Amino acid sequence: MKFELTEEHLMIQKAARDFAQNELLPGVIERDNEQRFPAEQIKQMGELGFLGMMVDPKYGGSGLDTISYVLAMEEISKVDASASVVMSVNNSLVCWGLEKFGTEEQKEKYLKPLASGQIIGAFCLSEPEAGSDATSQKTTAIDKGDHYLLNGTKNWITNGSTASVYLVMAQTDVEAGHKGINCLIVEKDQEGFVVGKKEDKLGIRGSDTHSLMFQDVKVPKENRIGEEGFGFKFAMKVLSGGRVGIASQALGIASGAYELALKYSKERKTFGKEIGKHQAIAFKLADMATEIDAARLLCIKAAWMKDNGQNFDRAGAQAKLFASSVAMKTTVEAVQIHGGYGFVKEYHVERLMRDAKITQIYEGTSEIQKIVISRDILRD
Ligand code: COS
Repeated sequence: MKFELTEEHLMIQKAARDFAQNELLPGVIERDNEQRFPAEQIKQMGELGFLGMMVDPKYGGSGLDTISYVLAMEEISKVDASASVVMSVNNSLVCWGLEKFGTEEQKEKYLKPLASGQIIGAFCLSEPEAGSDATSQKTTAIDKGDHYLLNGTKNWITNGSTASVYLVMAQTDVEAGHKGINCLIVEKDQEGFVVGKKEDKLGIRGSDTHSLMFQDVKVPKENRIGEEGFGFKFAMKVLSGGRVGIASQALGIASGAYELALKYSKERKTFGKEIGKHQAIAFKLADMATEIDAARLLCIKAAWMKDNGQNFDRAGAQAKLFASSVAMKTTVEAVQIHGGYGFVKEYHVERLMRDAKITQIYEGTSEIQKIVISRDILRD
């Protein structure tokens, strides 16, 4: 067992760190205030290969492993979790799903522009009445011979208005339950597709989260991913990888807040010495550093298992469950260490605290991760 990163890993980590510091940090507070999508920065991320990191270069990707993806997600998330959620959805939910389960035609037509960052994608599973209980899909895709007729509403969709391609789960055969769900590739300009209201959120305010409406949208049969009825399994498999991405996002939010708290602890003086020299603060830093290291190991282990063809469902769920809890605890403590300064926007930690909360909710709540983990533990 080796605990060392390769030269290539270190290079990618540095490239992501430099990009985050130079391109994302300036303006991150304003984008959060104004709920402004980081359009220019996402374009640059596409050009640098961060939007299709694990995709084979023959489909426009960077051909890297999942460990590289974890490292890059951590660095980007330290600074701007609104940018990293775009990266996570495009890489793990959209590109990975298309590369693993799409047809050659789907890869040529959709994966190439998505992986090279010319366009971005969205993953549409959640509905007003189907979040954790994801099999309760009300959106329907009625089989009309050469096409499906898509009707329904999707909620909380990341990249809702900025995506060009949407992977939409919908029920074709109600009797068949989850085995009657399909995943369809929908293009934004298709007739009957309406982008609904933008959500006004607690955190990740720069990312655009929308509801979407489908009214008699005709989706050609060749846009179905996998066999008839494969949609729910597709969503579950893709979300397993997505959870590694969100775990890495949570890790980055935590380590970003920790680095700021550490720096502040060495600068700020009270009672005649730097606050880091008071045990009350030193012990907080010790807890933060230890938990962040543990979260990073869980993320890298899940990534390694994925890269080595092992079942990583439980490892991904454990990484997300733990890292998201570390993100919450660390960011709250980082605000506390900053005292009054932590409560104002200029010092960044209050934003990281608000951004942390969603990592315990999206792509499966912490409670859902406990279902996945406990079922695996208790399986015969
Ligand atoms: N990979 C492949 N197949 C999977 C799977 C996985 N990781 N997880 C579940 N499945 C399959 C099961 O094997 C089952 O298929 P069979 O009936 O053929 O055996 C099917 O999916 C249904 O699974 P299950 O019976 O376990 O469904 P439940 O309704 O009990 O739900 C959970 C399982 C709770 C794990 C699932 O609904 C879930 O992950 N919910 C959260 C969804 C989510 O993350 N929402 C956020 C939206 S994206 S922001």
